[in-house]
Amino acid sequence: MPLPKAELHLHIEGTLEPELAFALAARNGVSLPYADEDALREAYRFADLQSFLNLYYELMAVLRTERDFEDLANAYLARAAAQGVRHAEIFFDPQAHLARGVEMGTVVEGLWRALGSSRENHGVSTRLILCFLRDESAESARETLDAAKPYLDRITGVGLDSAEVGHPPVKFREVYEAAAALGLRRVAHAGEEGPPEYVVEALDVLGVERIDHGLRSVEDPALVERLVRERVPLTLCPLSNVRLRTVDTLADHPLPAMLDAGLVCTVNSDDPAYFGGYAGDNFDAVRQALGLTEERLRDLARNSFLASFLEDDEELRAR
Ligand code: ES4
Ligand code: ZN
Repeated sequence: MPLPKAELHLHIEGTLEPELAFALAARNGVSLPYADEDALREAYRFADLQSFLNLYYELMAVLRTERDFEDLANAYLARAAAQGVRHAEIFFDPQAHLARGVEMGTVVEGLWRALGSSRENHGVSTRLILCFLRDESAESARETLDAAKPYLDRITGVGLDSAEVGHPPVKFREVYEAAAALGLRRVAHAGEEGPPEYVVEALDVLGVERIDHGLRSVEDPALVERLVRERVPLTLCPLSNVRLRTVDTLADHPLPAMLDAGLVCTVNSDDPAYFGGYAGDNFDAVRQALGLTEERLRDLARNSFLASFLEDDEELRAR
């Protein structure tokens, strides 16, 4: 039995496996610039975040209908459940779909067809987090939040993702204020490729409750001390860090030192179809490469529920 855990850092578009990508391409009459699944997998060698994002956005072309988003989410939820995930807080990137003429309602209602019955069908509770693309304008983020207003009963929070360097959190101050006023929870990617200052800014300017990645926080001892003191959870993604070359090898990952420092770390999968594994695979990988004890792994699983947006009673039922 895999350890029960919550997944707090998962891009639903990053769960698009090559098999499903080709099946959806055929169903929708979309042609992909890869001969077959093996040729596509060959493209999964990334030099950095941007080289991954290029492929991630390219493959989204196959996602067109509500049914596509439903199938994508159901495939993820089944895989996650098999690896012990009991609760998943799922990011989606509406701007990447709106830009292709796929409407907000198609994305949210399609995902909801799977998420709305996930507890019954997969034994996994869910939340949906709308991410703004930080390499798009602040105005575009505002328009995206406006487009989401009819669907706010289905959306728990907002996040910030895509190319980090050169797009500091402060760019999104106003849209995060508007999101907070709507009662939305707030998270943001920071300190993945960007500097520790972006982590500070995400906390101080955007008012986020969790930091997605936050890996480069370790470069700033004062920041580490603050994150420990304020118990700010970090949603780490070890296999992602290796594939995007943020760390050289898994054995070099600072996770053990971060736990030693008292940081509230969680282990997540980010874009599992691209980075070589789902939540349980990430747990297995850090256990093997970093020699984490069973107690440490249980701490990580416990942190995942504590750092989730579940209410106390739901949280106890989930773990
Ligand atoms: C992402 Cl690994 C990562 N970083 C930033 N933005 C993203 N969107 C999807 N995966
Ligand atoms: Zn991410």
